[in-house]
Amino acid sequence: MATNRTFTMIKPDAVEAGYSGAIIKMIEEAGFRIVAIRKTQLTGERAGQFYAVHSERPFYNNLCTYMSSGAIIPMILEKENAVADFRKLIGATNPAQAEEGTIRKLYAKSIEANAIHGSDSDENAEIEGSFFFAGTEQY
Ligand code: YYY
Ligand code: MG
Repeated sequence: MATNRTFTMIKPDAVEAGYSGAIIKMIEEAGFRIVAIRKTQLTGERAGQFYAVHSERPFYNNLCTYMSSGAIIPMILEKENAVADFRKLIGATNPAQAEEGTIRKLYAKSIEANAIHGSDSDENAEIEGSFFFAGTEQY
């Protein structure tokens, strides 16, 4: 399988709690290379654009408020089979259902404040990475 890319962001709950370093360490130790990284904060409107696919879901407004409530750390990552392997590393959306040893099991507070995002397809990884980073920021 060719090396490919995924997109992630450490969410406000985990940045605020001081877990960023531990999470990045887990990511690198799992064999992912950081291609691009930044610390930033979303406006409610930008959070709404990022999660537009969920705009009809009952949790959408709370999610946008939460995702714009504090700093986030978006990253583009590279590894063989990046999208699927990264989803495995972060664990289930609801941390109560996440496997032992996953990032969400270790660091997430709740289904909404669940510590970290991971793209669900190669196509979305490309779209989501471009949402935060220009090609000139990717090394
Ligand atoms: O891809 P993933 O983040 O694991 O879950 P999604 O189903 O794409 O939902 C995106 C995001 O929405 C999730 O990380 C938390 C939030 N959310 C929620 O607050 N309540 C739900 N019942 C489902 C998702
Ligand atoms: Mg998703």
